[in-house]
Amino acid sequence: MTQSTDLSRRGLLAGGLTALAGAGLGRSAQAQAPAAAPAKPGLPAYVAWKDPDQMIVHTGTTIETKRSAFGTSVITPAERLYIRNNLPAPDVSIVANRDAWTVAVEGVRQPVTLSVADLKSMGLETVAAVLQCSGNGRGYFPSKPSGTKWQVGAAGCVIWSGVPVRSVVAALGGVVEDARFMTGTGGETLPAGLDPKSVIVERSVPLRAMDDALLAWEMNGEPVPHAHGGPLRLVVPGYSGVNNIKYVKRLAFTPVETDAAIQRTGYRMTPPGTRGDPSFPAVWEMDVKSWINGPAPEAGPVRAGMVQIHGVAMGGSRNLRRIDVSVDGGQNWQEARFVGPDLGRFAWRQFVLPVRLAPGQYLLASRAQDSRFNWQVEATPDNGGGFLNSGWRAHAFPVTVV
Ligand SMILES: Nc1nc2c(c(=O)[nH]1)N[C@H]1C(S)=C(S)[C@@H](COP(=O)(O)O)O[C@H]1N2
Ligand SMILES: [Mo]
Repeated sequence: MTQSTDLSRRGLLAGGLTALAGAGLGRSAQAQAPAAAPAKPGLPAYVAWKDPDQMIVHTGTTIETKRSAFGTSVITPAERLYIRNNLPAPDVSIVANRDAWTVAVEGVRQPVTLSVADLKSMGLETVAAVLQCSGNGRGYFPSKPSGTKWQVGAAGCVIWSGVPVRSVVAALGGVVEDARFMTGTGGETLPAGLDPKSVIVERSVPLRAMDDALLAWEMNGEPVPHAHGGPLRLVVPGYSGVNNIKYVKRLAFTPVETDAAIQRTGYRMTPPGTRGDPSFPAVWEMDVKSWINGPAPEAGPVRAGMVQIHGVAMGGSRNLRRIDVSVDGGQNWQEARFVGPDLGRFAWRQFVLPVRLAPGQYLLASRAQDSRFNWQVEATPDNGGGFLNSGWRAHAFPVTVV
């Protein structure tokens, strides 16, 4: 082997292994990586059961659903649902005995630690809800805020089943008098040597969010996958991803917001380039938003003739009233039709517009309207964290019809 080949091989391997290690891949997966392939992270071991063809792996802890992978039947299968972890997930052994997982309930008149088995005796409700990362659409902000450049796929619509938080609270005598926030804490083991407040996943939402919240043990008809927060997840319908605490181990009704960094300085709506602090609004409720999934930009040129333009529309926490589609970048709009069952105000709905397209260039866009006549905005103001991008113009994309 000549020296130059040797060096280039070492360079390639070093780069490849770093990327793979970052993705959390084990030894066997590294060994299988083709030597000549560019360093592209694969699915890490803890989500190896997901469908690699439907996902965009940004890093081992940020994995996005492809635009073409949402399908047209409302619910996002677990195999295609995005992943976002702020910390390494707890050991998978926590789902060995799901009913034994416990959550400490504080800030109620009778504080107590309850097991999942206890919770299962206290009530049952099911909700279809959009789970959407606060940073979904960040990749479309002009200022290129730091963080994962999510496009549309840090979102999914899933069905959660569990006990209503309000039932648990009622059974424990109600919240304490000064409670104004509901605070959930994730069950990760915190890295040693760091200030716990700087890394812990602990989020506060306004107390009113309790009315719709669940402590959920089932997702899409199966026990909540470990990667999505099993054995128990705090689900806060209408609130962006970060507020939906996985492997929740503490639920507290508190007079003030947690001072964990993820709440105090993280996830705040700030001007571009500015650091967050509690004087800026917290990233909580989601807005009315829609985007087109098919024909997908990644699928290449579209055949001329009839085309079924389809996508998803969500109202945040309101029902949808209307959905429009444009094939000329928003100069002209046509009302599209909602498809399939309406799973309630927290779910998304699929829509379709059949159009006959002649060969040429088109710019596809959609805009949704909620039940209170609020239109999806044309552009969300750019912000420091790249949060809550729901602007229709940013989500438009060109297609070529041949
Ligand atoms: N315990 C815990 N909960 C968490 C997180 C986390 O890192 N730890 N990440 C949050 C963020 S930022 C998002 S977008 C969603 C992602 O949920 P998913 O991985 O099930 O798609 O979980 C939220 N809840
Ligand atoms: Mo997120």
